[in-house]
Amino acid sequence: MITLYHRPKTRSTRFIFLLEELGAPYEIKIVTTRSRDGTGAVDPANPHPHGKVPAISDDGVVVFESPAIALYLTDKFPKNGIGPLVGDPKRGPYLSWLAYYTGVLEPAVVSKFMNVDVPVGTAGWVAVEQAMPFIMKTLSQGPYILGEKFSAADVLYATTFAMFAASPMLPKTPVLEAYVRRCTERTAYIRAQEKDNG
Ligand SMILES: N[C@@H](CCC(=O)N[C@@H](CS)C(=O)NCC(=O)O)C(=O)O
Repeated sequence: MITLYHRPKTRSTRFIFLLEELGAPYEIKIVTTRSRDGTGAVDPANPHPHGKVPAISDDGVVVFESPAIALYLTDKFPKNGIGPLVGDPKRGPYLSWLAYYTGVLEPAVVSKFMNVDVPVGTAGWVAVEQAMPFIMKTLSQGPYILGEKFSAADVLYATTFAMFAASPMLPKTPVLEAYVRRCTERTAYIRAQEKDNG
C-alpha cells in the first residue's frame, strides 16, 4: 500500500492525480509543512528529509522528489501504460523529461518568480525564456510531452502550467492552453481535485 504524504494545494496534489491514473491502492496522510508567510511547521510524521511534500512510503520504503516518485509509481503500477518501461524506445525521453522537470524547469520558473537572474552559461539550468521555447516546440509536435501518449511526465508539466496559467512568465499560446486543458479534463485529474483535502 502506498502512503502519500500530502498537503492540499501543493506539489503533492499532482500525485493524487497520478495515483488515480494508475489505479493504484493508496492512502493520503495529510501533513503540515512550512508556508511562505512563515506559518506552518515541519511535521514529524513526514519522512521527507526536509519536511517537504510530496513523499511516499511503499510499505516502509520512502521515495521523495517528484521525478523519482513518478518513476517509482509508473514502474510499480505499469498496467495503464502511463510510464514507458525499460526496453520501450520512449524510456529515454521519459527519463529525460522527468529529470528536466526538477533539474531545469523548476529552477528556471522559481528564479523568474523570485526575480533572480540565472547566470547564463554557468548555472545548471537555463532561464525560463530558453526552457519554454524548447517545451513549446515539443508540445507543438504532439498532444503530449512524449508524443501521442499521455504519461506521468504530463502530470508534472501540465499541473505546473495550470498553476502558473495567469503568470506573465508563461507564453499565452493556443498550444499551451490546449495542452493544459487536455490534461486537466482527465477524470483522474478531476478526482484528484475532489480528494485534495484528504
Ligand atoms: N523538489 C521537490 C520540491 C518539493 C517542495 O518544494 N514542496 C513544497 C510544497 S509545493 C513544500 O513542501 N514546501 C514546504 C517547505 O519547503 O518546507 C519536489 O519536486 O518534489
